[in-house]
Amino acid sequence: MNQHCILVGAPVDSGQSNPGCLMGPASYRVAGLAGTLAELGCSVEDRGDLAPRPLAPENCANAAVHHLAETIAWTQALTSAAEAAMAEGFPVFLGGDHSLSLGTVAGVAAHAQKQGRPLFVLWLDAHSDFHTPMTTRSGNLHGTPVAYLAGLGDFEAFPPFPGPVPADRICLFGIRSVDPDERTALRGHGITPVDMRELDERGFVAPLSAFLDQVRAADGLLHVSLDVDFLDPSIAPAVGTTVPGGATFREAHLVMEMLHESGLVSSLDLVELNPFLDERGRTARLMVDLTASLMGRTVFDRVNRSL
Ligand code: EXY
Ligand code: MN
Ligand code: MN
Ligand code: MN
Repeated sequence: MNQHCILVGAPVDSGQSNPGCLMGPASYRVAGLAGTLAELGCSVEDRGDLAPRPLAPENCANAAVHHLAETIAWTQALTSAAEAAMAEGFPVFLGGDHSLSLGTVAGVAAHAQKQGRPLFVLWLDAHSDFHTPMTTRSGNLHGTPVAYLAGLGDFEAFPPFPGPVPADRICLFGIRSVDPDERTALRGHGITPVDMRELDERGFVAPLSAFLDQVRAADGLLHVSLDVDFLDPSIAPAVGTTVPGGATFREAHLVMEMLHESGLVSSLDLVELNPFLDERGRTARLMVDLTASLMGRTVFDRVNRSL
């Protein structure tokens, strides 16, 4: 694949309470992400790690919310970095916890708006991340980015989201942990996640193909947000929010291979890796290998093959 891959380090740790995600970008570099992408024929530009401009502490009406100002500062920095990278290549955002997507998707959405193209979002996650700063009980803002990009209220402290993504362009995939307030909000907003129960019954191919067909028909841009906890904890232990019953090794690679073959993906988040919880780098290596599948690594070329 002749993509120009732009690596943007986002050592964000403010959106949750288990310190360690800030080591994520370094872990991806040690695991050889840049070299792996280069072997696949991508030109790779590593822009290093972003550092947000410090903001004065900010209080939230919901007292549980912590690190609000820090997360807003990251959102601002990542929005600008994402919009700039979208104009120049295929950005891969190296997290960092999932609150970084408050910024990356905002920047990607600003780019899509300028291009006059609809943005679609594929959220590979155990969680729906559909809290707002007012509904979260943990106060962990990594549980909020889907509500922000969908244009829900309660985000007044954040920059206005540029061109909120309509419900039918958001695919929450692999979901198996949803809080009661999130369930109510998802129903009210018309989002039905593709949960693990549905994937157990229908398999991974049919629901993903249906969503990709929609993106293709609309000539859309597709942002993929890959949370480590999408994967089963037995293969990906390095995450603070493990939930049993996640995607297996082959299911996860199949998703990535299908995404590659679609040719539709235009940006990628790698989030929630906590290297402090890893076992000899295995989760970091798996995330790098999954990224390689998304960028075209395959055992045999499937052209002219029939199943
Ligand atoms: N729903 C729970 C909360 O709001 O605390 C768990 C959120 C975990 C979010 C991780 C990143 O996907
Ligand atoms: Mn902290
Ligand atoms: Mn998440
Ligand atoms: Mn998650």
